[in-house]
Amino acid sequence: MQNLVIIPTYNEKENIEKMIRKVFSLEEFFHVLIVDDGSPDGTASIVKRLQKEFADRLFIEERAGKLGLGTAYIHGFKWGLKNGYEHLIEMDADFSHNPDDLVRLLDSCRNGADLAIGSRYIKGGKVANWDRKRLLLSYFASWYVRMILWIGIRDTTAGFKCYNRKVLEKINFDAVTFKGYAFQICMKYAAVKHGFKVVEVPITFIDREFGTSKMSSSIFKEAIFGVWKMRSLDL
Ligand SMILES: Nc1nc2c(ncn2[C@@H]2O[C@H](COP(=O)(O)OP(=O)(O)OP(=O)(O)O)[C@@H](O)[C@H]2O)c(=O)[nH]1
Ligand SMILES: [Mg+2]
Repeated sequence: MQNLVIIPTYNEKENIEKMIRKVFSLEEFFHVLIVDDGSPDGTASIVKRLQKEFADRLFIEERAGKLGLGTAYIHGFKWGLKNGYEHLIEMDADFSHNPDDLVRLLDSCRNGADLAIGSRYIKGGKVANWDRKRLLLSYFASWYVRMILWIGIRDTTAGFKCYNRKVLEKINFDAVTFKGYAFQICMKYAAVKHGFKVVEVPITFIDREFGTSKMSSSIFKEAIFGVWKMRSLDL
């Protein structure tokens, strides 16, 4: 059974080719699915060019417009489940998540975790180059989520994760309509609620060097109110 890395993209032309080549250079065998939301910068055409070189392991799903990170992942999960993958991994295109850590996340799932989270806030984990303000905000956000949802996860907003397919088969995607950090939180909450084994693996998170961030104040608001809403969803 194979492993699928799902990478959502919106205007990642500076990163995407380098990222795809890096994943395919790893010793472990991964397939890659790009979910592109009609990036105006032509990210999808770069992927399609590379598909000629990596025909049997590089895939793309194109959506008409920017519909949000959360729905892009759910689109990717459905595609991955339908195509029979055993492990499905979430990873950003911007190198904040180091592809060298893919194997450690996968190993954690092979060794009994149902969901392995690349974590900045456990022993051995860190953030390489955020200013103090952003780090404090992220750390506080994780604490806020822990207090409300009562889940024993240190890095609740983390987006570098490996799921065993059985976790995704169980979650009711129709109830998960969040787009940003709230999506990442909700998927962890759902896994814990269903009684799956969640393990945090320390990683070093690096701020993006190329391209621009797609996060906005509406994404923060969604997370602040979303954590309260999650408690009553049929996940
Ligand atoms: N398909 C799709 N991908 C998206 C969307 N929004 C963001 N992405 C991708 O999701 C990943 C994470 O987005 P970022 O903008 O880096 O968000 P972030 O990592 O929380 O924020 P920064 O730390 O500021 O980079 C990147 O690969 C983006 O290209 C979207 O609406 N649709
Ligand atoms: Mg990023």
